Amino acid sequence: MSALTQSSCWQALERHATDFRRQHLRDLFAADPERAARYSAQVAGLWVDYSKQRISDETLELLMALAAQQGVLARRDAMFAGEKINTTERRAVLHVALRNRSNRPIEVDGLDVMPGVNAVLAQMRSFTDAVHQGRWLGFTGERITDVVNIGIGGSDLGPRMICDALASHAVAGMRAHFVSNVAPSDVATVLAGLEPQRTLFVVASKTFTTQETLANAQAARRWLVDHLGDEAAVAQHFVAVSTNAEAVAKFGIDTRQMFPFWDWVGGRYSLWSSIGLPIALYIGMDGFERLLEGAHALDEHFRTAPAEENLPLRLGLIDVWNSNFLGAETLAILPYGTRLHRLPAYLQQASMESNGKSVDWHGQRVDYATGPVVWGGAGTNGQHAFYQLLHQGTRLIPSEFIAAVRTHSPVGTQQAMLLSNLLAQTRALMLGRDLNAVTREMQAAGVSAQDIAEIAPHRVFLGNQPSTTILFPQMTPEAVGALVALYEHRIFVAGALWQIDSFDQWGVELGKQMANELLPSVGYRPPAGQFDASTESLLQVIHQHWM
Ligand code: G6Q
Repeated sequence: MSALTQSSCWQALERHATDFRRQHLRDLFAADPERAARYSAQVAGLWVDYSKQRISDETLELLMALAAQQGVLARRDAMFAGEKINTTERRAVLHVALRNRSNRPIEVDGLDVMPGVNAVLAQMRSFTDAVHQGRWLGFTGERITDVVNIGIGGSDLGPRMICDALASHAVAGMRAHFVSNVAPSDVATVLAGLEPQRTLFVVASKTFTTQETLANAQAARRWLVDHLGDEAAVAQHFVAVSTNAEAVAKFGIDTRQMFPFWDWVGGRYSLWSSIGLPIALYIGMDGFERLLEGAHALDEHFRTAPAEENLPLRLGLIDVWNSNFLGAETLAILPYGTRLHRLPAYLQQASMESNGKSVDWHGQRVDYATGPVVWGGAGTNGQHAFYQLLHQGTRLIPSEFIAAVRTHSPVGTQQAMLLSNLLAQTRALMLGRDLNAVTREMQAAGVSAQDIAEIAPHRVFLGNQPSTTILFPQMTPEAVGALVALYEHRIFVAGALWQIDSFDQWGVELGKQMANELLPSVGYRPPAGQFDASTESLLQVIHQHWM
């Protein structure tokens, strides 16, 4: 057994969970009229109600003791101080510096990173202003109206999610597009809807070695040159975002048109860096800085609020409680409203790539569950699809309901309907409906005794499914910034408690390596007996149908 699972704090939580699992949320609410008030908080413009989580004061006290034992807050301080807490890559973890609007010095290896951060923000402002004011024009003298981000993973999901979320804040006439997948239809579909003379490509890759991004960027470049008839057009239509100037130059983009960032920005934490350039081009640099302000407000709370009031700490500990002591294996992200429909995919990467680890800081295999499977989809759509399993399946599934109260697109009474559905779901998941209630309802509707006996059990909802609700007044850059930062820090808290490196991603390497080994065999030459039998036979099928 590991030191963590052997510790008295862990064992106390296990004993507590054994008793507590029998408690129903319904009874916890009935016993304590103050429960919602005590287990809600307002931070950086977000209203967070975690009272429908299966917790009590004792649960929180025991979790806090565990966090103290594991040195979670010391780890937080180390992150904000620029220490190299990404130990397997020997790197600092400083996405918080990118949105450090106070400009407080933050040092890495004795050097303040803030002058560099501010210089890149200034470079982004000068470029986005030039595009918006028509001082940066396309090769034929036309204004840029369409921005295409070519990137994948951390160089795609953040800007893509934020551009959708903040579409109501778009600069008039600007459109944002995203190409990520190496599947040829991705780039082909996006290009088909564009006019080359008005299109700006942002090639976004931290390493500038990612196969998919380079292949898509080459395709876009060919398309542009074919249509505009001149190689020289590339200079007006391509910029790069990267940490690798040499590779950017080799690709053929002038490094004066490159927006740099640093190795202490993890891909999945990079939307706050120049990787956010498509966001700034889409909503303007003022909007982008408002996004940073929102995240900074949350950072300051996480950095300075006392432990008992610290919301990311509390929510991160509840995530640990659900995973390790109540046995939840997944976390459902359920934004209400279409604007946030990409949040589940974004948080899926943020959480699963960060905390999907099974070896601790000391290189020991862990004997406790780490990051949950994160999934979800926008409400109300999901209610008509997968919610069935949340309501009546056999698994414990904590869920997160997220919504802006006011809409930028008032249409009829739809926003009230949206919010009433959100509230109804959190209530239904919590309360459930027992056999007596179902029977009474069926009797009142005049259903026969035999039908009641046969059907009523299928209409029972056990309830007691935990959820957290996050509301904010409107989908503003500040609110979205704070929301994302809240999740980042929760993920950090859980990772620190589990003592895993939340900032490396060795798990994605093996597949990349194997894809490179397989590439020559796909279509071009028949399998040569060098792979396993299944792969060989699949290669044969591909060969039969190639071309
Ligand atoms: C994120 C991951 C991964 C990365 C992509 C793209 O934390 O490391 O999603 O962002 O593989 O990498 P490049 O930006 O280097 O192309």
